[in-house]
Amino acid sequence: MRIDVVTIFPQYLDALRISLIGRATGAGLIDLHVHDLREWTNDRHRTVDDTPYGGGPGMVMSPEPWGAALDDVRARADAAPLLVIPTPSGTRFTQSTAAAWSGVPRLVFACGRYEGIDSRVAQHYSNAPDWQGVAEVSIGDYVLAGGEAAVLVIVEALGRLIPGVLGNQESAADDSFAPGAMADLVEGPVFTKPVNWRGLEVPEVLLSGHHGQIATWRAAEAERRTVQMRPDLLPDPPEA
Ligand code: J9N
Repeated sequence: MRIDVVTIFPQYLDALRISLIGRATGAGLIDLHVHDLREWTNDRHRTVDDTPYGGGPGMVMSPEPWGAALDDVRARADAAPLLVIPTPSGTRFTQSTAAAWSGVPRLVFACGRYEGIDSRVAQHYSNAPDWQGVAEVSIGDYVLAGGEAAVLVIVEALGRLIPGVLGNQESAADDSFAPGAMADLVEGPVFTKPVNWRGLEVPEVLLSGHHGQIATWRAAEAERRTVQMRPDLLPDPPEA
């Protein structure tokens, strides 16, 4: 998978060069390219924003540097990319989105700052030939200072679902939000040695070696924890 990220803070994305995603990049499973939007400006101050039409607070990112940057990034690609724009006003990015995007060969992320990117950029690329379309996505109901932290979240979530990125020790199969068996429940509690820590004991059943009883106990704990922590996931969720 090739991933391009366009941002005014390229160093913010350095986190993708360590840990799991960094290892996947080193192994050739992810081909990561980070670009500085200001390289597509022409003025002495490398301006990327301007005042909003209609008035109001803050600044809006100008369409010109974005158009120039995205056209260049596209021209270097061998296939039509999906353009992903993180924004608090987008559709929710979920584990299903991560699973779907883990199979997309070409992703381009546009990191907006300030009060967002001129809306015509998303409009233009959603109808542009040589692009797969545009996805404006929110990672949750809170406001970030820019799209960079959202891109870290999205790339980590989808990257670990690319075959070969996780080792056998870290298999993604029964995660809290994995599609399949446990899609509707969060995970229950986990324990390791020592059996007594500060007076707190590991539940007896986990030491018993009875795999059937262990599976039953874990299912009950997952149910209990879902009711307590995430009632919104239940078939008949209480009103938010
Ligand atoms: N979910 C989400 C995305 C964002 C931003 S702010 C600027 C770009 C993206 N905030 N919250």
